Amino acid sequence: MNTPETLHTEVTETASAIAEMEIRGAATIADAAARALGAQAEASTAATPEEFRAELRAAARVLHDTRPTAVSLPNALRYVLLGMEGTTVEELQNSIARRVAAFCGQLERAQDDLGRFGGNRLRDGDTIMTHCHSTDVIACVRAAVEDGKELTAYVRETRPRNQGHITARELTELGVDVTLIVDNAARHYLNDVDHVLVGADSIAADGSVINKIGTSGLAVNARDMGTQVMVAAQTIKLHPATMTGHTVEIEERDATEVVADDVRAEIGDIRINNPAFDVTPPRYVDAIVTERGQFPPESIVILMRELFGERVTNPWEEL
Ligand code: RUB
Repeated sequence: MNTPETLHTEVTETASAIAEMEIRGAATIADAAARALGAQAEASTAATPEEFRAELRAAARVLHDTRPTAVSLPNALRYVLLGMEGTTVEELQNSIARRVAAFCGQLERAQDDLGRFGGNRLRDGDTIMTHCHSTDVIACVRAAVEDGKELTAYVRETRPRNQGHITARELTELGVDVTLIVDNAARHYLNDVDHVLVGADSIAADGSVINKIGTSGLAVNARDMGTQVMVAAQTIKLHPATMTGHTVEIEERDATEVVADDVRAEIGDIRINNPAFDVTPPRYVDAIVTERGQFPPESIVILMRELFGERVTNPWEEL
C-alpha cells in the first residue's frame, strides 16, 4: 500500500536527519538515501509486486522531498529504483538489495579514484583554501598526504552552520597545518593560496558549480588573484535535468540559522534571507575533478550525456 504507515522507520528517520542536516553533504546524503531504500525493501510485507513497487516509490518520494539542491539524492534514488526487476516480491527485494550494495560500493570507489586525481593536482608544500565540508575534497587531500605531500590549509568557517569546523578537524587529523578563518577573511589570505578546493552539490550542463553559499564569491576572488579553483565532485553530482534546460533549485533555509529569534526581535522589523547554496559560473573554475578524471567545466556536458543519455526519468513521481 502506498501510505505513510508502510514506510520503514529507517526511511522516515533518514528523511528527517537529512532535512535537519544531521546527515549532510551531497555524497553522504546519497549513501544514506540508498541504504534507506534498501531497508524499506528488505522489511517490506507487500503482498504483490505492484504493492512493493508503490511502496518503494513512496519511500523514495519522502527521501526526495527533504532537500532540493544536491542532485546526488535524486541520482541515488533513480539508480536504485531503475534497477528494480523481477516478477515476484522476493525477486524485487533481491534486486533492490543488489542495487543498493552496488551503488554504495561505487560511491566509495569513486571517491577514492577522484581523490587520487585531485591529489595529483596538489604539490608538496602547497597551501589550499576550503569552504564548507566536502568528503570529495577531503579525499583529494588524503590522497596527497598519503603521497607524502605536506599541505597547509586556510579553512573558512562557513556561516551560518560552520561546516568549516568539521573540515578543520578532519584536515588536522590528516596532518595538515590548519588555520580557521572567518569567511570574510578569505581575500586577505588568497595571495598565499595555491588552490581553492571546494566540493559540489550539483554541476549543471554548462559547467556551473552549485555549492555552499559563499563559494561563488570565493571563486571570483580567487580568479582575480590568479589562484586556481578546483572542484572535487563525483559524477553523481552531475545534474542531468540541466541538459534539457532545467535550473537547479537553491534551498532556502530557516532564518533562525542566521540570527536567533530574540536577537531578531531586538533588531526590529527585518526580512532575513538564508540561501544555502549559490552558483559559480564555469569561467571561475579551473577544473572539475571526478572519478573519471579532471575536466574543464565547459566540457562536463559530454560526460553528462555519456552517463545519463538525453532522457531522464523520475521513477518516484509515478503514483
Ligand atoms: C554541503 C556542501 C558540500 C557538498 C559536497 O552543504 O555544500 O560542499 O555537499 O559534499 P550542506 P561532498 O552542509 O548544506 O549539506 O563532497 O561530501 O558530497
